[in-house]
Amino acid sequence: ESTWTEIEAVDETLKDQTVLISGRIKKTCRVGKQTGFLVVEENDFTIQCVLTVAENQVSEQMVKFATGLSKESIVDIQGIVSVPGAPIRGATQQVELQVRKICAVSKAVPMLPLNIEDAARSEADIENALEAGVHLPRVTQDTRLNNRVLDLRTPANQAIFRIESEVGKLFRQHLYSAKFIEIFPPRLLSGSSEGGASVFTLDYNGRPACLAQSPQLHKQMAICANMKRVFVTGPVYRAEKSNTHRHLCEFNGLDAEMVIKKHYSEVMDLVDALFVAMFDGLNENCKKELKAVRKQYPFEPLKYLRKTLRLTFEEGIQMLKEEDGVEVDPLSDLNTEMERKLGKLVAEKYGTDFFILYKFPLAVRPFYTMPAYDNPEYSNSFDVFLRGEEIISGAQRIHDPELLTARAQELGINLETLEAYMDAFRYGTSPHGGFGVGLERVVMLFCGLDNIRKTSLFPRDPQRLTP
Ligand code: ATP
Ligand code: AMO
Repeated sequence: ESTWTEIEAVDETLKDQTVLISGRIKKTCRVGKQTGFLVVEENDFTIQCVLTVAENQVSEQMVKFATGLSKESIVDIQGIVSVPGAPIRGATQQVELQVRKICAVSKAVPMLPLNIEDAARSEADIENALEAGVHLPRVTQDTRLNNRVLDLRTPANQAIFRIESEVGKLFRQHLYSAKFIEIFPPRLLSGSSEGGASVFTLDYNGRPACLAQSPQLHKQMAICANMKRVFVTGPVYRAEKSNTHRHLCEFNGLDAEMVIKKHYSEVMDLVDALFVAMFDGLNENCKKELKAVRKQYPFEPLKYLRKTLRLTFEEGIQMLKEEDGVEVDPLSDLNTEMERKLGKLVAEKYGTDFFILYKFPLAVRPFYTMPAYDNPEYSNSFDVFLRGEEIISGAQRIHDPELLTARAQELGINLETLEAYMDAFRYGTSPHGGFGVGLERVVMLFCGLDNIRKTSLFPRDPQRLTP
């Protein structure tokens, strides 16, 4: 009798033994009436299974049935492990299974809406083939996203979502070790948390409500509730109006909030240690995955320093002016193009793709941001950039209820829905600050990918609400 064996574990040590495997058909091939081959995959491993009427005690009917099974079907196979004389091409395992029994557990339709081999091909492969006169199909982003379950089966996509999982794990691990607790605040709110128009509204039992644009209000209220150091992970919603390569309508926020003792640089210190540890962890724990992503989407490894570079906003715009001739209004925000340029200048000058820009103009930050003590036109805030794009926003928060109310009024924010939040600061609160990270952006930029839809499992953008 045989027991179930992982394909990964089927090797020469099992020669002549009977094993049972379960996997997905990647390829079938029939040679005459008496011989057939199946390549069966399980995770990253593939094995060739052979059906030979003469030697294997299988019937011609069985050869026909097995090789007629559609690609991507799930099969259980019982067979005997054999070691062929010549190397096997097109399978990871250098042993074969001489098939005795085969059971089609779940058949895939014969005409798949997306061919996984096509979806897994790199741009370079397509171009090389074209030079050799072979026209290989390019799978469009819409076809991929419309058939996401199949698209996700490519090696690069399998790797991307393992990397994403690792980012979440490393984020949690680091914050637990820094004595943070995870909290689970509501996502249904009575009003906007960030101000601005990008909010999804809905009917909450007859009352107007909206989906949280961030856990900002409740993570601060947890600090008011004496929780000292909290973090939040999970979906946040932005009613983005335009299509860009880096905005989703629903993304995953990794947020933290903490009491600060002297200065909001303590928050930046945490971001620094967290991300250096995260990049180290990804490079160490995801070698195989990074290689798989790079194979389809080549990218340069991320350059980062042991101690993260910090520049003030003023230093940043000075650099843009002096080294690139770009004039930036010192009290306005950087646009996407300026951010990219600054990222490029910093990489050239300091040899890092990762840096913190701090002390932004107050006018471009949300109402809850603490003004700078020495110059109220600026603020105790920062953004963090990865390969020239923003992945994090953070700041010290206003903990004085009068100043907070005044700032909200100045920015025309509806105070009615913020009453409980405002009240929280009337019962005594320590100075505090925090930050929010866009998970999908971190993975996109760490892997040098060109579109955030590649790092969102089932993306929600201005047009897309399915699958
Ligand atoms: P958010 O602040 O909404 O989290 P973000 O930080 O990337 O996203 P913003 O801070 O709103 O973006 O703006 C930074 C820059 O990004 C803007 O100056 C603008 O150039 C660009 N940007 C933001 N939203 C859009 C958009 N919907 N379409 C095009 N460009 C945008
Ligand atoms: P902010 O609005 O800058 O800050 O958001 C924090 C981070 O979230 C990511 N992000 C997005 N990712 C994908 N699609 C979007 N539409 C999108 N919008 C933002 C970015 C951004 O840096 N409450 C503050 C954070 C704080 O101060 O703690 C906030 O929400 O990576």
